This record gives sequence, C-alpha cells and structure tokens, in this order.
Amino acid sequence: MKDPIHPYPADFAWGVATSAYQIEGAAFEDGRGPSIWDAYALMPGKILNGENGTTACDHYHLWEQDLDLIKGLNLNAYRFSVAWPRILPEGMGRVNEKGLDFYDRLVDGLLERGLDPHLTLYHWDLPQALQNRGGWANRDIPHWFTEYALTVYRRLGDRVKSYCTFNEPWCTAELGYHIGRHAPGIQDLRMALLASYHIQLAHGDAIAALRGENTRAELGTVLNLYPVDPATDSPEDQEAALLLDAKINRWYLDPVFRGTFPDRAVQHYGDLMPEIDPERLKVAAQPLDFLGVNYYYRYWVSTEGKTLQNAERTDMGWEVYPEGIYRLMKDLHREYPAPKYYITENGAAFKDELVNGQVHDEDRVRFLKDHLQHLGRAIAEGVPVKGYFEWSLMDNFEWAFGYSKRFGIVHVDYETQKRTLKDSAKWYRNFVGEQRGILQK
Ligand code: PNW
Repeated sequence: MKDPIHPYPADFAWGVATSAYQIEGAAFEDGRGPSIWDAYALMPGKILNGENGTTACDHYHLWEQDLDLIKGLNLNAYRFSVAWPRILPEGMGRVNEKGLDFYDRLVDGLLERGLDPHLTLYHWDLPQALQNRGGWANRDIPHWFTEYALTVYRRLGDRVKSYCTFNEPWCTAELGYHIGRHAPGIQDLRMALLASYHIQLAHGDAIAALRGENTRAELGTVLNLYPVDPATDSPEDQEAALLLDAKINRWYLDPVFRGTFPDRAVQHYGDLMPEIDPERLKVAAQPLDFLGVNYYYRYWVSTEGKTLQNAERTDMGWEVYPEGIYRLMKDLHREYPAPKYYITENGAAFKDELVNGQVHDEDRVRFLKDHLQHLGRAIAEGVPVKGYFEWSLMDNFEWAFGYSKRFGIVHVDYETQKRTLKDSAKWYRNFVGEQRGILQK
C-alpha cells in the first residue's frame, strides 16, 4: 500500500499550465506580428512532420470553452503566457491594441470563473523583428523586454495575481542558441552564454520596473530544475554531476538569488564567457515574491556511459522519478530560500489512445498521484509551496516534436478541435475537489 497523500493547505493554488504559441493558433490574426517560432517552423527539418503552431488548439477562438473546462476541473488558478508579438508586432514601439484586448478578455474570463490568473511574459515566442537584430544576443534586449512588460502590466494591472518574467531561460539560451533544437536554431555556445546573461538583466530590469509601478501583484520567475545524481561515487562521476548542476541549475539560480554566476561553471566555460559587468549583473537579484519551479525528471550522470536500468520513462524518454520533486524542493528551500514556491509545471507525455470517447491514461494518473504525494511530503516538512500547475491543460504543440507528444490531461482532436477529458483530468478534478472541500471524500 502506498502512503496516503498529505492534505494540502486550504489556500493552495490548483491549476493547469499552457503557453501562447503552443495552444493559441491564430498566428496571423488581429495584427499579431511574426515570432521566431513562425520562422523556425518554416525551416525544413526543424519540426517533426513539418508541423507548426499556426492553428494549434485554436485557443484564440475557443478560449471561453477552454476556461469553462478549467473551471469544471474544480481548479482555482490558471497559468498562461502572453505572446509578445501580439502586443508589439515589431517587438517595440507600436502597440497592437487588439492583442492586448485578447488577454484583457481572457483575464476577465478567468476572474468571472473564480480562477486566479498567473501570467508568464516570455514563453519563447520572441518577435521575429527583434531576432533580426540579434534577439537575446543583443545588449539592448533588457530595455525592449522591460518596455513590453510595462505595456502588458499597464493594461492588465493587478487583475493578474502573479507575473512571471521568464519561462525556463535555460531552454531559451541553451536549446535556442547552443544546441539549436529550438528557435532561433543557432549553434554557438558563446552566443548562448551571452543570451543567458542578457536574460538575467532583462529579468532584473523588468522586475524593478514593475515594482516601480507599485504593483500589488506577485512577481517572480520560472526555472526548469533537476536533481542531479552521480551514477557512482567515483570522483569523476561526482565531479561531473557537480558541473552539470552548476551549468543547468545554478547558472540560472545564482543570478536571481545572488546576483552572480556560479564559479564552477564560469571556470569551465573559460574563454567562452561573455564580458560580464558584475555590478550590472546584481540587478538580476531582485527580491521576488515567488520562484516557479518546473519539474520533469532528474539527471543521472556517468562518465563511463552507464545508463539507468529499468527506469520507467515517458514518451519523451524522461525518467519517471516522483521522489525528485521532494528532493528538489527540500534542497532548493535550504539553498535558495524564497518566500514561496509554485510548481509551475509538472506532467508527462504518454502514448494515449482515444477509444469510444475515453482515454484511459493510467500511467499519467499514477504520475500525478505519485508526484503530488512526494510534493505533499515536502510541504508537510515546511517547504512553502503554495501552488501546483499541471502541464498541461490539453494536448498541444510540443515544440520540435510538433503534435506527436501528448502532455494534456484533456485530449485534443486536431481535426475537429474537440476536447475530451482523459482519465487523468477526471482523477485531478476529483482530487482537487476533495482537497478544496468541493467534493466529499
Ligand atoms: C517545458 N528538457 O519545456 C516547457 O515549459 C513547455 O513549454 C513544454 O511543453 C514542457 O516543458 C514539456 O516539454 C522543456 O530538454 C523543454 O529538459 C525541454 C526540457 C525541459 C522542459
């Protein structure tokens, strides 16, 4: 018998998460400018089956029905992102009011349904006009980003409960500028490091500017973080694990919490390091109201090419490791204390099948149960986690994998745009209903 799940606090935020380019579609409607993902999707061979987000889940038109769906799941919060090129089609300067109108309606629609809006400003869809000037490698981008953040804030204001600057800067810098598996598809480590530096400055400048507006909204950022384990206790494996931890976790945590980059990684990058102004970098360490954590899996590091045997894996090939969410949050709280944390993403892709209007995704049900059990343990031991956002509300455009990976708790038929609750959505609905006292246990 599994241990029962610890009861969650009454004021806990229960939500689902999405992002603009992955669900909205309407890529060229109402004055939206092109983003780097529109351009990237046109490059042959970049996205599986040549797919793109031009229509996606058509959420831009179906948003009311989607918000009803979220409310129907007994949730009280929703995490979404704003598409920068809808607001500023050229990235800066001219404001597209119709773009702001969409998010204005969305935020009001959430509030009408008792759902707290948690807004992410940057979930990877940079205006192409800014990429033409170098994108995140351009030293002026902190200024462009701050202008964008203020434009959104001045329209939506404190109707939005929380503003997050960036979703997973590691993905933007590393996948976008080094590995080249995400837009803009550059493969240049030096440029990736420069991009990550500019993201830190943009984050700090934007938070400072939003504070300057005397906002009552919570301000924070979202990082993708991983426990990193050495495969053996050999000094080589241990050292390799520490280095990986410095490159993927602390490279993003240290600037935000301490205003510096971690030494171990700085030494490792050596000559590739961009010119950093230590005084300027301090701006990244703004006091935050929350840190958002996206947890998917752990890294297991072997210098001898060992791999984890018998690990259960998702359709992404990621290890299913529920205990990781407990370990990660305990470690974070010890080393990088924040006033509160949200789990801003956690979830899994599996090979789901829709049969007779049903999706029996037991693997995803178990994934959620087990992660919520281990998260509950961290909370019971004093880690101030105040919300959980399952990734994702519905199947959507999974970046370089196109529509081939299904992360939703709601199934999407991309021919008809019909949404069908999977068993995991029903399980989550009942679980949250009980936790919130809406349903009897
Ligand atoms: C996150 N990795 O991305 C994103 O925030 C979502 O947009 C995405 O759909 C979701 O996770 C599922 O992939 C990640 O390589 C992309 O470790 C790549 C990695 C992790 C997260």
